[in-house]
Amino acid sequence: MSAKLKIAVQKSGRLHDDSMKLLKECGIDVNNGVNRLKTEASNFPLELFFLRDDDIPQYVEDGVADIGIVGENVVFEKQKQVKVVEKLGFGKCRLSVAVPKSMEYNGVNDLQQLRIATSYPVIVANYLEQHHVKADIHEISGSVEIAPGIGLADAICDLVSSGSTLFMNGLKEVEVMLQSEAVLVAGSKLSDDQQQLLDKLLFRMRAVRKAKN
Ligand code: PRT
Ligand code: ZN
Repeated sequence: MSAKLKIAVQKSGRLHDDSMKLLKECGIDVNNGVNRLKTEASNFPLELFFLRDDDIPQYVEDGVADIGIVGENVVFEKQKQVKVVEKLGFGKCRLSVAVPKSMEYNGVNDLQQLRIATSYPVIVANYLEQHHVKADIHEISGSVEIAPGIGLADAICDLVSSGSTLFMNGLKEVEVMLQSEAVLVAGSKLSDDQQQLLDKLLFRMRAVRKAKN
């Protein structure tokens, strides 16, 4: 069998180290060339592509990569044809709405007509629609939490883990839109041989996690 699986992993950032650690714990040896775009495992037919997390769903949908490790939040936002095959238990966070500490907040209806800054316009729009809230979504790509302080927005929707970034910016968390963690995603174009390789990898991933519990 000469089939090979191509996996997309975050190049650098919060998910990179844990993604590489997981592969290692699965017994996969990767000669870790730093700053390389791709590399290969020496003892498993696996090729690794290092990409920005935002691009991973698209690459997997297109079949440039067969599988990928990415935050569920990115999977929901990008709306690509990929399926979540396993939750991986790291990179846990939530996507939450936060408002200035001093603002009185009694429920989602208090968001009516506000300007909400976020890097997750699709998820936020869906959530507001479900709750019959009409607000103004301002898409910004980074440093979302400073937007209220500089008068750019009345509220934000951003990822939260410890909550200290919100606190330091004088904001309070008022709604949780989504809980997220790193997931393994797969495209729809895997051959039977590739599916077998994926099953093998999944089996090892589950064994690793079971051993930790
Ligand atoms: O360069 P690239 O585009 O690949 O990376 P990135 O900068 O877009 O993403 P990165 O590395 O910051 O995050 C990758 C993934 O990690 C996210 O998509 C989430 O799935 C997951 N994750 C888990 C987080 C956090 N926790 C997190 N706390 N991503 C971001 N944050 C940020 C958040 O945006 C805020 O600025 O951390 C700050 C809040 O943290 P606390 O602890 O102060 O609440
Ligand atoms: Zn990103």
